[in-house]
Amino acid sequence: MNCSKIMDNMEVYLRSDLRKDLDEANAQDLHHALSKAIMSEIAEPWKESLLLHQAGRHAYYMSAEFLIGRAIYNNLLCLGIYDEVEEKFKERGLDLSMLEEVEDASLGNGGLGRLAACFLDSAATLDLPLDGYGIRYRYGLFKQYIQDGFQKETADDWTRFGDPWSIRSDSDAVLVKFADQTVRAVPYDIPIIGYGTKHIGNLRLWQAESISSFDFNEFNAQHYDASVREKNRAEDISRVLYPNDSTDEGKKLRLKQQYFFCSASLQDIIKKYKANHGNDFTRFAEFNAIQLNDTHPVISIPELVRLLTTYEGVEFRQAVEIAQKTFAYTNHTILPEALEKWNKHLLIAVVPEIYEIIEKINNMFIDELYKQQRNPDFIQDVQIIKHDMVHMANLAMYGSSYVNGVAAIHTEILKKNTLHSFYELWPERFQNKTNGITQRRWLAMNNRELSALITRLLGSDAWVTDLTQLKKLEKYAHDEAVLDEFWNIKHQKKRQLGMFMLKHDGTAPIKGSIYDIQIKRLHEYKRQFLNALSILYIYYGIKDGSIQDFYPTTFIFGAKAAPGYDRAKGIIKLINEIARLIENDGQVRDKIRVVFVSNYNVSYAEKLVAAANVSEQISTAGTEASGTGNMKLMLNGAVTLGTMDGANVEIVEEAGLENEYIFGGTVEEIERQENNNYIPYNIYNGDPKIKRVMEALVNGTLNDGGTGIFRELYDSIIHKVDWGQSHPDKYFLMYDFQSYVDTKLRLNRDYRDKYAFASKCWMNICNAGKFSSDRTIQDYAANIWHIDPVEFE
Ligand code: HBZ
Repeated sequence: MNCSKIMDNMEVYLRSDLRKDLDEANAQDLHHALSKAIMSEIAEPWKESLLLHQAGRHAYYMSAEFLIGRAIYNNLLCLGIYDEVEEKFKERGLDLSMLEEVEDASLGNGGLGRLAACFLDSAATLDLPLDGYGIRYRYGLFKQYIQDGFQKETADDWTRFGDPWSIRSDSDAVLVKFADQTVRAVPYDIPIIGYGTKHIGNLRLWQAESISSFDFNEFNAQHYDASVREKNRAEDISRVLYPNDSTDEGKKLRLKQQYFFCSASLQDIIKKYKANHGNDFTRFAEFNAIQLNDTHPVISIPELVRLLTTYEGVEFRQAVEIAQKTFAYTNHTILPEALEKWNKHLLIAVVPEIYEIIEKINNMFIDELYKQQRNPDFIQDVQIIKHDMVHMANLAMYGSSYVNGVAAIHTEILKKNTLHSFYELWPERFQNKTNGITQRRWLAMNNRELSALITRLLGSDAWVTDLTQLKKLEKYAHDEAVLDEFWNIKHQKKRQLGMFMLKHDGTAPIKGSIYDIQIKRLHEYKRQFLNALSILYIYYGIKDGSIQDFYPTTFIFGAKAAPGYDRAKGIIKLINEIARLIENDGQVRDKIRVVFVSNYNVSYAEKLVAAANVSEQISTAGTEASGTGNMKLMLNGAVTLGTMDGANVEIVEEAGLENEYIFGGTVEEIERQENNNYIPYNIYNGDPKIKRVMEALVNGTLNDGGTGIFRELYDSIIHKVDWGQSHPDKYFLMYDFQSYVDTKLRLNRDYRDKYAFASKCWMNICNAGKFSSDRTIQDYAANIWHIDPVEFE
């Protein structure tokens, strides 16, 4: 890549697009011009890559979410011009870090959306013909700010300063038809730049627009609202990302979003297939594999059947078979309330033809089951439509050739419980694909200091595309000189984070303290509440002298709560009130600090991950499908304080139990409690220290601003039995409490022995190789998609 040319072109774009000289340009201007300059440099290889994808067998990743974050630094890194551009900026009196002002593209809620972004990065780097399809939300995930300790939300107008990484392609627009409206789907393409290769993948995001711009006659008649009504109704479909993580929002608009992008993508795929292979659809599945990221795009299954039977002259039965061969489904949750179901009447009202097809598929499936003489309970369990609800996971199971969980333990739970009947039917469809993360963004880019050390010790940067190389660093696990260097780098990253936090949130960590970090969506099952309670426990312990020599620790939280999720929002308030209580206590404030950082997002995560000493992964065993933050933190040299849940199990397997801090009930133990009359009140009442912590919620120690939410939180643990539960404390906070606090305190004592602790951290880095999304993607490519790398001439 010609860096001088890019810099020259940057100045050209500054002048032609913005009428500015270099010395007049602000961060947004420079971002626009630099990005455009890069876009013009990659135009050729991007186009060539697209053609290569179409020429042979290829795959698509369909996802309602792609949590991309900020593109500029990652793209510079992948093109191999980061250092040079940084240097050229300096020569011009500019600082590349000023582009940190540029907003994230937050087109996802959390792990599921970020995983999709990591996967595209890995596929591009490995030259695999994988392209993404999704929605170009006008507003991404809401922005969060904190007022009086409460979460508040505002809209995320992420394209306010433009979107230089997208190319709009009007000629590829298609129509999507609903019962009550027809809209135009217009694609915007984003290049996915592979690291150290010419290959560039494509992410195509659809935007909903009106088929006619506005009603001229209404406007002329001065009916201004009426004149834009249709336009707005069309644009509503891709207006905003639903901020719900894990709970089913029965919203018509959300169903429309799903159908909108699935239909548009399939029309696009079919168009390309016909251009390359003609009208013989018997070979469609030979060339196309489509991965469904959770159930959000599962409506693609009946939509493909509809398109093939309505427009391409394919018989119904054959169309279903083609769909089954084409699709594969990834499950990301076992929480029963999070499995998507759509009311039949809603489907009929929005996409009647699709409902009809689902019904036909369901009947076909039931016929097959009767022929196999399956018993009624079994049929009831697996059928797609029941009690007027369409079960999207069941539709996915019938309409796909493969299903996978996202960590070994998760896949086992799917087989044993959630999808057990399907496992009886088709054991060969089940696979595991333990999640991964891209080491480009999550080490090479966000932690250049640690990257440099690793590259120097290994004598090569091969780890950037082969993370298993890190294993070779194990020989330094007791080398004090190396550990010193690592420790200094960690210290440096902690200082950088501290400065950023001070600027961004007005609070910095305690100098020299342990950085204990829990960053993830706010959810009861993830148990930020348990973390908060443990901090209170330690606080009281320090005050009454039962805990001595506590090594100063800053507990950092970053999390967004779904705006309608009151308990989650209550937990945010609680964390902030605990922070205040401790800050106002002169006896403890130099030992503990609690910081809830606001508007946690990908860019903030990059800084937090690099600076962490302790990675809190404390979900109730059996609830977190995998987790991916756990991998990012491990890769940057934090120890895991966690339960035997999700991918933590495999982290322990890789890095060794002695290098992590594991506590709490296992899946089996929790299951036994579930069946054995679990009474959290007894734990609470039997231990004065735990009781004192819980009572702080309701005795006036902590102030919830008169909302009653702390009482509600207290009740949720001690008294209140949620719907469908046989006991309060659905996520077993009381059950795991003692073991959690004990383990946290053990960690705290261990931290004093610098080399022993640093050695554990180091072993985490060395053994993070498995958790590269390169490994995950290679597994999908080999065992689900059956695709090979493309070859350039
Ligand atoms: O997917 C997460 C899992 O909770 C996590 O364990 C896993 O590591 C990750 C990647 O596999 N799930 C989500 O992030 N889910 C969502 O964000 C979500 C979004 C919209 C929904 C439901 C869930 O309607």
